[in-house]
Amino acid sequence: MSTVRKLYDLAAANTALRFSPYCWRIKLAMAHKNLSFETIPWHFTDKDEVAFAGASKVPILIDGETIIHDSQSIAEYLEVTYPNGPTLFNDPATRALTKFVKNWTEVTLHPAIARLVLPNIHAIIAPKDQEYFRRTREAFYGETLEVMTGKHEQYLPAFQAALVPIRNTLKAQQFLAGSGPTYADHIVFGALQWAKLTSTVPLLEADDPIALWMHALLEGYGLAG
Ligand SMILES: N[C@@H](CCC(=O)N[C@@H](CS)C(=O)NCC(=O)O)C(=O)O
Repeated sequence: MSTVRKLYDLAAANTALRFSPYCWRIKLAMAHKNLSFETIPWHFTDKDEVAFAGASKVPILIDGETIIHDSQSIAEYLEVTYPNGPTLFNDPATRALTKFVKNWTEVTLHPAIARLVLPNIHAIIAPKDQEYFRRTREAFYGETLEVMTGKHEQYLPAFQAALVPIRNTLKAQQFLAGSGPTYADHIVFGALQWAKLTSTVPLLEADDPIALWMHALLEGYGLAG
């Protein structure tokens, strides 16, 4: 009997809208490994629902008896547990470089996106989450969501600048790791899918190599995005 794997996945008020960059990493990683799974929609303040996992954030994966949280831990778990599926990290050098991709994405790309999309995320999440979301994000970024909205045009260039190395790479090769996708692609994709799903304005032209790469990833994995 096959196990039904379950993934806790961040949801907006409209629970069909799943925008978490970290959850997208894992949805792609699971598809890469050809693993079937169901998602459980979760809201920011549903902390009690995930206490069983010793976690307060998603993604959380339940795979049979195993409960695991944190996207990096989940990716490593998948690689070790399902060694016969396509590899997420390829060779040791690619695996080591993936750490840089993760750190760059979280330190440079995520904040550049966050400053553009946090006000709209506040508008689309469940009303019960709004006070918590505003309080935690305003504290982290040191300004109100209204100030961020007012500075949208000012914040766009930092985002556009962060895209240049990704675009230049994808002009020269099909995926960040070369001819086939790896977890490094999933990490960067997660960030840009978060941006795409929550921005009030289109952030990429349809024929941008980055948009084409995102489309190729989703299509290659048979995922709807
Ligand atoms: N280091 C964690 C970060 C996960 C994370 O920040 N998840 C967000 C959704 S994108 C979350 O659950 N936030 C809940 C909160 O802010 O309370 C990972 O890689 O899984």
